[in-house]
Amino acid sequence: LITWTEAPDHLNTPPPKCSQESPLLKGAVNLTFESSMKLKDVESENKGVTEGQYKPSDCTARQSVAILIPHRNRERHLLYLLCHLHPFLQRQQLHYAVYVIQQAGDATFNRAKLLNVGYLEALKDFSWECFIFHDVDLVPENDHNLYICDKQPKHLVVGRNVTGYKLRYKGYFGGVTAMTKDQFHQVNGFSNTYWGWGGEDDDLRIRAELNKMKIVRPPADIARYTMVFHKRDSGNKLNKDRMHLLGRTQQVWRKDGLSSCSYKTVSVERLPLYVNITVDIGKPL
Ligand code: UD2
Ligand code: MN
Repeated sequence: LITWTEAPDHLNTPPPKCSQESPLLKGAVNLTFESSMKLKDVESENKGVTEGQYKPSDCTARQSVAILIPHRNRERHLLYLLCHLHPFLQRQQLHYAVYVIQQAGDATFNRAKLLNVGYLEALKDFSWECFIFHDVDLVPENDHNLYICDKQPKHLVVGRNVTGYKLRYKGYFGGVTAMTKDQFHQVNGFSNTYWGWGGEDDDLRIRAELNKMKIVRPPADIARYTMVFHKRDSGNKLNKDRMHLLGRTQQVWRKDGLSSCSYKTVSVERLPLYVNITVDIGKPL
């Protein structure tokens, strides 16, 4: 009779690398958004996720990815996204974590600055290789749209249901984008100065171009999203300054961005399905 007192050696070595294409992918799916959906149900359907984080158990993920979601007062959209995104990312066999960055207070919304905060805070937990900057209201329809980073910044939203699945314009870089830790650092992140709706995504594209990067996109039949219907939020009025700001990106990008992002962390809650970071990012000057 042999009694093991310690785990045998082979259980301590990491599992083999996950295959190039996950065997779990389903392709295009029909998304449903049940108004009766509850956070508790989404939690119990995602038992493998702890404190917003997941790792495949039988293979070693090919990339580690932090999903950053800027948020304020869109709880229903957040629930729908969590419900679809967690299983989606697990089918892609990624090591991932979901961070929701909540803007405290009622000053004008600043999506870009929240995403800078998310990047800086997530890196305190783990040295994530890849970052996905993700609107709360966009749900991916096809799991072949891989949430991993490339040699170049990647724009994952070619089409949305609300725009007939057509690319809005050539340089469009909004909605959901993927950049490696190093790419985002190299462009000094987003600008912190875009308060209200619009322009911040184009500013990031300009930063990438100024750094000789070239934006890539997955094929149009895969990079498809459903945007949950919404009106413009009251705290996110059109940014009338955006054209002016876009004209000075080339002059300011080295000093306006990650390097100058000042904020006060109000709280960090490690909830079952996401890390909830509430932050005071100030208000427009
Ligand atoms: C577009 C872009 C978005 C951004 C925005 C201009 C697409 C698909 N998306 O979104 O990436 O460039 O234009 O700023 O083209 N949010 C809140 N609470 C608020 C306001 C905004 O949580 O009160 C967050 C939320 O994650 C939302 C995102 O900011 O999805 C963008 O705001 P939006 O959805 O109102 O703007 P939209 O759809 O025109
Ligand atoms: Mn939207």
